[in-house]
This record gives sequence, structure tokens and C-alpha cells, in this order.
Amino acid sequence: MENRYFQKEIETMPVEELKALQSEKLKKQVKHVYENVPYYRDLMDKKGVKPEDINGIEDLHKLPFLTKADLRDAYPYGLLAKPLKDCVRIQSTSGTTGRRVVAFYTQNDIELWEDCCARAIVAAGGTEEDVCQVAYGYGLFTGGPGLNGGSHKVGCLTLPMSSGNTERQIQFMTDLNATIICCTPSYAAYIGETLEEKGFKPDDIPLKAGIFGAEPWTEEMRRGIEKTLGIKAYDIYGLTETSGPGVAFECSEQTGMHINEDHFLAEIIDPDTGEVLPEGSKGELVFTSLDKEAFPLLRYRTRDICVLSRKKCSCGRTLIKMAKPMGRSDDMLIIRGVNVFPSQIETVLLNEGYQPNYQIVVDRKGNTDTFDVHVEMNPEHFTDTVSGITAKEKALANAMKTMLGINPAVHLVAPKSIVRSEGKAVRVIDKRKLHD
Ligand code: DLL
Repeated sequence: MENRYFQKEIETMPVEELKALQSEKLKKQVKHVYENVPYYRDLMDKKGVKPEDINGIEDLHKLPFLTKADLRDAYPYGLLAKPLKDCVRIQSTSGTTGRRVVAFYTQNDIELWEDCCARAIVAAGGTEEDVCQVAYGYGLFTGGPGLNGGSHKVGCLTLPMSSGNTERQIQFMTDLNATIICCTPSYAAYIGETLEEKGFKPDDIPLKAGIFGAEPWTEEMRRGIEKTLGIKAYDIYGLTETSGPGVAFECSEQTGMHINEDHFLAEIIDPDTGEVLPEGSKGELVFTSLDKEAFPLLRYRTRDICVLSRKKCSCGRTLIKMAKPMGRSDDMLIIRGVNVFPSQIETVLLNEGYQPNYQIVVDRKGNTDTFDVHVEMNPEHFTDTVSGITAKEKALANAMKTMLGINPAVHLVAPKSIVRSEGKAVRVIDKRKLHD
């Protein structure tokens, strides 16, 4: 496929030029924040840094970090850098993990955000000929509005479906010949499963590409979705704090997501010491938004763990790539002292021939953590004998022990008995928190 870009000059800009552009923008942005956000000015003053000390990206490390705790402290208006009369929109996280983030946008912030999403759609092969079904949630969640705006910019016929009502999703998809779908990977898997049940074969489904993100998903899950829907599945990354989806997006090479570096300056740090790590090291992703007017975060710690790479990409983009985040450091479970990421469990399941329909339940009995993994049987297992099922549970528990170093109790449950998600999947129920 011929490489196409939404903003070619930026997406293929020589790295030295890109860095010079970032340096220019950084200087201006630090000044803007220092002058307009007393909360961050205090942090800079405490660290003894003034805007004049920042002469380019090489000085970035001098700036203080911002964390989720700062966002909480400053809620709702404390990090706003523009008068409210200049802001035209808010978006917000669901707040299910106890933190609610409210992000503000000027009209220009929205334009740039939608450009980022348009870059992602074009990189996935989107053109004005396409019909783009946006099945991320609309409303406060950034997924629907972001991809909706990007789809308009590309000139696709946009189906603003929002998430849920899977019957209607399928009806519109097939009646209107949707060629691109945007939703969470878990919802894509669910739509695929429903299409399969209805007797659709991959060739009967009009889709050619999907743009999936907002939650961690494995390569194995990608292959599963690509097979059932007969599409190429592209990853997209972002967070409410930095606008939403479109901070980074995948190209046809599918080996990591290009970060929109003209708008977002990325660093990887050691999450324990805050030390900046060299390219290729695994650590916590930190972003500085270079253009945002209303809610510009400098050195914002995402908690997402990943790796950056500037290896040459066959798509011609020079933008640095981030690997799939392996989960957030705050998604990590510590069970009997061992670090466990849900994505590790998912990898084992897919390697062992199961679907990624599972739920992890952690609790505490006495002083010991209990660790149960409920996994759906494949339909062909359903008729097995009890001893056959017990043997399968043991085999799966052993494979998980090899991956994690601790032994879970695996329970095979009936197909389709684990609740499906139309947005971000709920993979973990940690009951220990109830006792704390
Ligand atoms: O999930 C924005 C988004 C919408 C991204 C649609 C992509 C598509 P939040 O709800 O604020 O924003 O959650 C952000 O989700 O810090 C990551 O931990 C996780 N996340 C987002 N995209 C990916 C991805 C949206 N592609 C948090 N892979 C982030 C893994 C992801 N994790």
C-alpha cells in the first residue's frame, strides 16, 4: 500500500528539524504556563527553575514533574492556563479508579487534537472514500469525540454510533458498508464474536481496518480480532490529560505507535527515582504538551510503562515510536509480593488457545492473598468430562505459574458467562481493598 499521510511535512520531518521545532515550542510553553498557572509556577519556584533556564529540549529535565496527585489537588480549575471565556469544551475520565480528571480545551486545542486523530485514521488507510464507524463512547470520554473529529477532518462518512447496542452497530455496519471501525479492542472482540454467532464470515464483513485503543491489548488479541473481522487492526494511544486519543498511533508496519512529537514531547523515566532513561529503556512514560493552550501539562507522569524507539520505519514517518504500554504501574497487582500485570495473564490464555475472556479476582484470607482466574472455556471444551476440565485448569495454572512465578487457582467457566465490555474491559476485581 502506498504510504499516505495527513500532515506529511510534520509526519516525515527530519529528526533534527523536529527537535528544533520542539525546542522552540517548549520555550514558549514553559513561559505560558509559568505566567498563567500559579500551581505550576510554585513547583518551578520550589525547584529554583525559571522560564529563562529552559532554552530547548535539552533543558526539559530541569522542570518539575506533574502527577495525578497534582491533578487531584488542583481540581477542577487549578491547572487552567487560559481564562474560562476562551475555553469551549471539557472532557473527563470516568473516575472509576477514584480520580476524576477534567481537561479543558480552547477551539485551537480541539483543532490540533482532531488533527492527531486524523493522522491515525490516514495511517490506517482512511480516505474520504471511507465510512468510519466510531463506536467509542461519546460524551465526557475522549474516545468518541476525538475519533469523530478526526474522521470529519479526513472526510470519511462518519457514523457517530457511540458504544453499546451491538445489534444496531452490526446493522449500520452492514447496511452502510462501514470500512473502518474505532472502538476499544475488547468491544471489537465482542462485536466479532457476535458477528460470528450470526453466521458472518470475515469476507462478508465490509470492514478493512480498525483503530483500537484506550486499554492494553496484546499482539495475540490483535491477531484474533484481525482474523474474525477480516481487517488490519491498528493501535491508538492517548489519555484525557493530554487531550485524548491520538497522542500516538500505529502505521502499516504495526510495530509500535508513532508519537505526534510536534505536539507531545515524550520521555521515559525510572518510576522510582525520576531519572530520565536513554532511548530503548523500559520505564514510565512522561509527556509535555507543546501546543495546548487551556490545559498544558509539563512533564506529566502517565504511569504507563513502555519503551521508546527511533528505529527507521518503513512508513516513512520520522516520529518516534512507543511500544504497546504493558499496563499502567497502577494497574499492576502485587499478589503475595509478586508483580502481576493482567496483560501477562492474557498472553498465556491466547498462547494456550483460549479467548481473552477472563477475570482476575484477588482477595485476602488471613494473611495470604488468594488469586483466582476465571476463564471461559472454548465451546468445544464445554462437553468435556469433569476430570478433563480439571486437567485443563491445571495445565493453564501451570502455564501461568511459569509466566508469573506464582500459582493461581484457575476456574474454567461456561462460554459467554463473563460479562462483555462495550468500553474498557474490567479484568480485575481486587477485594483486598474492601478490607483495608
Ligand atoms: O483512554 C483515551 C483514548 C480513547 C485512547 C480512545 C485511545 C482510544 P483515559 O480514559 O484517560 O483516555 O485513559 C488513559 O488508558 O494512560 C493508558 O493506561 C490506557 N491506554 C490508552 N490507550 C492505550 C493503548 C483514553 N493503546 C489510559 N494501549 C492511558 C494500552 C492504553 N493502554
